[in-house]
Amino acid sequence: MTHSLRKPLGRYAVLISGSGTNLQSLIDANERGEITGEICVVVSSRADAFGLERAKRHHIPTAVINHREYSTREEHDAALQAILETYQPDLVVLAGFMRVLTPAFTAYYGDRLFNIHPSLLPAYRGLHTHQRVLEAGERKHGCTVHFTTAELDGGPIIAQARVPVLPTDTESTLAARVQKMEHPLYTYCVHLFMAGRLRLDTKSGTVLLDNRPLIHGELDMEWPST
Ligand code: NHR
Ligand code: GAR
Repeated sequence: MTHSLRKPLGRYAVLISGSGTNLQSLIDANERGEITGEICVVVSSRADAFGLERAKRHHIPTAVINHREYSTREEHDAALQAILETYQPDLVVLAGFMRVLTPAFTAYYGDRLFNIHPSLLPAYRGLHTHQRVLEAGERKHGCTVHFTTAELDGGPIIAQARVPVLPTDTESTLAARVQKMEHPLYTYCVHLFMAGRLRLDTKSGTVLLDNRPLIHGELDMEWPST
């Protein structure tokens, strides 16, 4: 069977640790029919994540996986994988998930594991990106959707959204501007994957759109300038 004849995919899982505004925008897009697929489970690394409430309100199954209950990252990720496998997701979406995943986990889900990172990768990998961008006096910032690999924030890039850094910005005003762009950017990337239009050729590390290599920047979004 060729790729183009494949049936549209159906189910995706969302992994969170906090507020879950990206989760909410995915739920809203699902309900508007903008994504060809449903959220099968939301897994949180924290029992007090507000995103769990968002999932429950929409009758989406939830689970909590607390790293303190596991003595190694391998055991933690095996437990996470076991929960996910009961739902057989076609895609696993990291949406503000704060635990670094093991190579075994990223290898298992390697061609169907998304992350959204709050910087214009490859710049500012890791944590506290807004603060570091302000300290460096950057004039541009943004977010990146990428396939997740063992290399932290280093996987193949799918799409980016750019926002200006204003002279009056604080960490919270800048984070809010970035997050406003995260929501449509992530929704669109998840839609393309779930519709079977976007995939990763793991051998070459090339992102494919409609069976041809993605052109650099073609899915990117810009902050409206006026
Ligand atoms: N795992 C792998 N293997 N590769 C990536 O690219 C990953 C990943 C897990 C999460 C999200 C990421 C981000 O977008 C992400 C990408 C957490 C940390 C971290 O240092 C770093 C990057 C990201 C998420 N976490 C600490 C840890 O020890 C815990 C920090 C905390 O709990 O506050 O895991 O930025
Ligand atoms: C988002 O800005 C996301 O890019 C970032 O956390 C926020 C989650 O917000 N991710 C990371 O920092 C990963 N280390 P949300 O819970 O409201 O979607």
